[in-house]
Amino acid sequence: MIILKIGGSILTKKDLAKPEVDYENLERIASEIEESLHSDDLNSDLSDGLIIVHGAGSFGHPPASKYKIGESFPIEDYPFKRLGFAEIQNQVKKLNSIICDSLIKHNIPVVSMPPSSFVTTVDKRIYEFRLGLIKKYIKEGYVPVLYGDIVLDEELKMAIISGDQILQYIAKILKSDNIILGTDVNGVYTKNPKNHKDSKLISVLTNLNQIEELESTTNIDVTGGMVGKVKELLELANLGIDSEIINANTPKTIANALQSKPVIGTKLTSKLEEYNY
Ligand code: IP8
Repeated sequence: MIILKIGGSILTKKDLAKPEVDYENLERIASEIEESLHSDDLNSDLSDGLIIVHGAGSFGHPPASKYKIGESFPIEDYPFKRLGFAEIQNQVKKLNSIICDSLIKHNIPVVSMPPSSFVTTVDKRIYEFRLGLIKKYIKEGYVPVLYGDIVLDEELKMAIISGDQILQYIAKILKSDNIILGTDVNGVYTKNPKNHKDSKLISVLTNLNQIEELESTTNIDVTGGMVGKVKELLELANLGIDSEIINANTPKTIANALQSKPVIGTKLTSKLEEYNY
């Protein structure tokens, strides 16, 4: 089975303060997924099912930051915070609906699974998660689509869960061994490549010390940007589950990765010997 996460920075214009879909990228990625699902390679991990997870981009991060979700607050602020919850949940649902529209047009039998309707957290980490239904949909041949969302939190009343945390949780339980994260850069660099010309791509990453500067991304990103992703994926690597971070902005990269063809990117693993490193 393959779990594919497509970053919000790819599917939306994340630099902008207003929510806006990047329709060109969405259309291209939907057609790459369609092409891969219908490729004849019966040995492909895709024949065991596909789960798609997407980020929130400009639909989720700006309002989450505006409403300071994830910070504790006095009880008299609860009515305001509740409205913030409603606004954020509705915004990411709209993005998900546009993404699902495009995937359906490309003949992909998606089923949207809004995490706010079946996930809760304790101090921002997943606590309840009804995975059974997802498994049933996969068994019936559907492609479940989940996304970064706002959920009820036992301590903070509400919290943001990133698509990366969702992916990590599902991969751990389903023991998926083909995890692909499509971002807007070629992989993990020694420094943020958008700000440092001397940054180098890390082809195999086994620990955080390989990253020289752990600075966050330039956009508003309430869930930690690249460092947040790397932390989630290294947790998987420590359990023996490998993953790869690739550039979803480069045409064909998602299609090739889905068909297990080699692509430029960063492998996150604890099994160095397999990569002659
Ligand atoms: O874009 C964040 O999910 P991510 C979800 O996967 C919200 O980090 C609502 C900001």
